[in-house]
Amino acid sequence: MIKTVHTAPYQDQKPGTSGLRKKVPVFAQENYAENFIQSIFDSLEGFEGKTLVIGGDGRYYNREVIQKAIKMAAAAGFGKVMVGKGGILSTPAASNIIRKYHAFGGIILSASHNPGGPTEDFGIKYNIGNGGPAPEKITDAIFTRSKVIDTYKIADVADVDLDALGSFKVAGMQVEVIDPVADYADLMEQLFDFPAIRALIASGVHVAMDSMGAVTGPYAKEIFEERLGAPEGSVRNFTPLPDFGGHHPDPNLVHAKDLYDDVMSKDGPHFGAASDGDGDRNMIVGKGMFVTPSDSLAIIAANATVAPGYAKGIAGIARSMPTSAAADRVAEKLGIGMYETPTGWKFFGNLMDAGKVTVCGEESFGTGSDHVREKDGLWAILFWLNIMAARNEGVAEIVRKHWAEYGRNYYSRHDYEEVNTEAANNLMAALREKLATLPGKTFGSLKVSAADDFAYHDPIDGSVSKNQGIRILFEGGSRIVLRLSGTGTSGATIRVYVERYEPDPAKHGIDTQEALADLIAIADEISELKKRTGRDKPSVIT
Ligand code: VG1
Ligand code: CO
Repeated sequence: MIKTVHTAPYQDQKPGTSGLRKKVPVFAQENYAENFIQSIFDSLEGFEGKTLVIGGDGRYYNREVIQKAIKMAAAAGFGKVMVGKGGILSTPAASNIIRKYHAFGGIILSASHNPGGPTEDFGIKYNIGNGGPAPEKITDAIFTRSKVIDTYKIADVADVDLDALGSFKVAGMQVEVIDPVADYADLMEQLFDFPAIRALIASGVHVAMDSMGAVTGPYAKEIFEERLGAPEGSVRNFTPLPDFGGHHPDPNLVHAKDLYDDVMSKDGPHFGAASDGDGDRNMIVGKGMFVTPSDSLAIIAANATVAPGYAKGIAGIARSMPTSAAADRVAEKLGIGMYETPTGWKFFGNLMDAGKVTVCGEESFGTGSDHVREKDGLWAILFWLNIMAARNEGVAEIVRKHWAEYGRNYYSRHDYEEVNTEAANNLMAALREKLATLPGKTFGSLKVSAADDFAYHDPIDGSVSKNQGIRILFEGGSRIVLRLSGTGTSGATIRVYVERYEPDPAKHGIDTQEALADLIAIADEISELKKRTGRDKPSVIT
């Protein structure tokens, strides 16, 4: 019943910031997905008889690859596969299932916020037994294996029925089709004060949650409309669609603009939230106030004890390097540890496992905690509602008071997408060459205090990750960061992150792009971005 198939290796299966992401036609090449899945199994040890969790964000090609993964897990010797009904598991829910049921690991099928469909994006990622993304040591081993693989094993059996809950055997391996939502919703109910949030909603606070045609729909329906009593219709675009309705399921001011405009309108909702393709990102908007993800991390950390799951306080905070330093000020005030890691959730796992940090965040609309080992969109949204209920204040009031107390970190990210790869690499190389000459130089009123290519020394396992982004730091706390995306699937994406710290509350009402205009111009001057890429403006500003 177990078949050994001869295959030829592909040379391009290098996992990026969050797993392997390619266009569907690339994944649909002969044995492409199989090669990668077998390379994952070949890079692991000691899983015989153990449990593997499998699920995805429901995008195009999800079901096909889930069938392959189940049959290959059986052939590899796993004892059991737990798979979400319909092949659905949000990324944070998958992380929770791995932890709760002590699985060996999990395979998550997602390309997150990227569009889905026959010519759009797909992705495969492996998570380890702590529920978090595999560390670089494992992803490097997978890539090395994928370049030489010549056979894979698969059970030669019919497709399994993913659409009914239940348990059955596939080539001697147990398969359990589970409810994707229940365990996750229970976890949220333990962490947050549901009666208080329920009362907030019952008092007339109008909440709008946009699932963007992606995986959080069923989760949000259960949590907001069933458990928290929000009126039907509070959750929008709640049916996970293989092509997300043709949209980018990316919760930001560009792709979730309808929701933003609705919240900003006179009679619109008081609180708006959205999440991405696989449910790990979040966007928070209140009347007259968009909350930057960097501020959201700081505000959640500063108010954490209002939520029952965090009543004892938080051990520490971690943020990715490009994320603003707003959370650093909170950590300082609380007298707890603050850690700066490279981009991508895989770097937070060790810190959480060691009990050094409780709350983590990235500027890219990602916030989470040690309740799982992934960022978690609905978790962040519920945290905001819990804070609003506890403080009896709206989003704008909470944010303004936070700035008044800690100062405001004006922050923005400019993305230049699908840039010519060679031009992008040359730009970064030229910038690296310049780094040593920058300190002491003055640009307008700003003086460079330091410039480097960020390297991370993991304090727990001692591993070193180099070339994680160029940092140009100015006296007074302003900063420019440039790095190349590790999740794109065509050409290169250059990300430019700019930040300016403003302690004076009288100057907290300036438009963000205006407040950062000088830094944006300096970033272009130093990197020669416009000249080298031929672009005169970013593709996306967040
Ligand atoms: C982007 C974000 C990063 C995030 C990653 C995965 O990576 O910048 O912060 O962790 O996406 O998020 P990059 O390398 O393109 O900048 V998700 O929601 O796409 O899994
Ligand atoms: Co995501």
